[in-house]
Amino acid sequence: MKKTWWKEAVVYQVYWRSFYDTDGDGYGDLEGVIRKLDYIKELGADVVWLNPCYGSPDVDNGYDISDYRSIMPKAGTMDDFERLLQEVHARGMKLIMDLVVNHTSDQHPWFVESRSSKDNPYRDYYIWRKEANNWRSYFTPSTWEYDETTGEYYFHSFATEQPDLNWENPKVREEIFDMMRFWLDKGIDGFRMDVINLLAKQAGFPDAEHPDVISYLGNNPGIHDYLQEMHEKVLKHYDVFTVGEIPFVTPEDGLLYVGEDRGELNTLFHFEVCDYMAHWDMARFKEIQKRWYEGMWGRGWNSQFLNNHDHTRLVTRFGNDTTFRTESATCFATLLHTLPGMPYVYQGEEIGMTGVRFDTIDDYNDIAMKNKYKEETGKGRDPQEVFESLLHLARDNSRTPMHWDDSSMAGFTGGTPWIKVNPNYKEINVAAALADPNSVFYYYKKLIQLRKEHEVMVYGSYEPVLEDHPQLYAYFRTLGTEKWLIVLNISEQSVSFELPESAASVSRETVITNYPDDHAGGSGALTMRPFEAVIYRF
Ligand code: TEU
Repeated sequence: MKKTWWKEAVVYQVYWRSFYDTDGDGYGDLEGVIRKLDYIKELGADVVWLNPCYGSPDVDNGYDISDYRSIMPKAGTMDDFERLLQEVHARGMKLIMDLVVNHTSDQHPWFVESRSSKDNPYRDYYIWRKEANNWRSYFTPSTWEYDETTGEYYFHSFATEQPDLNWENPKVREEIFDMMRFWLDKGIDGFRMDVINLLAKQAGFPDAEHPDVISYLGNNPGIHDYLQEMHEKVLKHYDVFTVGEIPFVTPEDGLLYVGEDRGELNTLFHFEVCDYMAHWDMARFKEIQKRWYEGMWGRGWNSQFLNNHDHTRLVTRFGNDTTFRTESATCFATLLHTLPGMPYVYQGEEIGMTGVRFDTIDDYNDIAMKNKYKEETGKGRDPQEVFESLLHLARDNSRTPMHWDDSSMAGFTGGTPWIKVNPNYKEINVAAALADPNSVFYYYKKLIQLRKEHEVMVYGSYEPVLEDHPQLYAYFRTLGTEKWLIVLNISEQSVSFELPESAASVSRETVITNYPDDHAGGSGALTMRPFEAVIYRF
């Protein structure tokens, strides 16, 4: 298998608006990211992924861009950005930016022109039709919005304020490629590509038989031509790393995007876990990992993540964020850093931050949640019931400010934060984590360090054992003579089991464990405590 720097890397995702505020406006900023780079470096991350910080009316927290070549004033200035890039590089790390090119903001000058008249030169930068079809968008009941000025509908996969670009138009492609060069020429190290498999649309927009299953939005004919053109004209001329956000994808389709012989992207995020597994489901999770490993290993590279700015924090969603918060945080960390693929750490995950539960819909900010609330209550449903039903997967769960210390506003801002701070910041914060050698933080740090010392964690083959076990997830990673066994008890109950035959008879040493004492000396029979994780080396 071809070795590359990015396969060996760990990515730290910075949701800058909630990271660290240095000017007291209640939003984190790029200067704040600069001041906390030593913290990210201390953790051991290799790459920083910065969520969108471009000019934007901020309807969808920066994913609605009105100026691709500027920095949003809330985040800072272009000068701040350039200093950030320099400071990241000075610490031997890399910086990747979010590339959001499926859609723009409706305030983008291209769209302002496009909607102004049918014969405007920018009309074909977007998708206009005389009639709507029955498709749903991610955030609204229809993908089509009627525009009175010209009496036609425009297409949007997300909010009405996020019209989709028309990638069929070569001028659009050239504009985007040129914009990508603008950032790459500044020296950034790659892109996280927002819903990149949505660029191509179904010819003729036929009605869907099941409009609620919105997979018609992605993987349409033409998508690979666009991505190959992007690679040919832009990406291949730089030493960069790309990760595509690719919903509705199977491993077979996934290979078409990241196959090493394809000339498209390097890696992908698929959403079989985060979009479709609301609660932990052991059998399903094992099946997903196995299928993706068999489908891609040796030919294309995967990613591992259990939360990000769109998905409820992992301890709250999949673990236990009260009694076993530390245990479940470190157990899932072991999982993420030992499964095949690049691990992503979302800010705050490394100190075991939890999801929030605010009292009213007014405390929430996310457009996806607010739109859904409006849509459902509009049908006459009980508002409280709708509210409750949205809490578990609300995107704001993971968007609350980072907890730096136990001072007012968790040390995030001297002003009023744009979204409320999670009240548990006095107990869970960076200062406390750094002062405690047994904290979640130091466990992540150890795992990341191990990855740098042991190639088996990156390039080792994956072989699951105890496959039908409902509580235990166990697998070997093997590279040459190096053989590791990872055993995770993903449950709140203790469980006893026998090591597999091939492992019981060989002497073993413990590489890492998330309980203070381990059972390395014992025989083949082991008892694993709630959310206990252990890695053995043979
Ligand atoms: O998200 C795409 C997206 O909507 C899903 O992949 C995601 O799983 C979903 O939001 C869960 O509810 C990207 C960005 O990450 C998101 O923040 C943006 O709102 C969206 O694109 C539109 O740009």
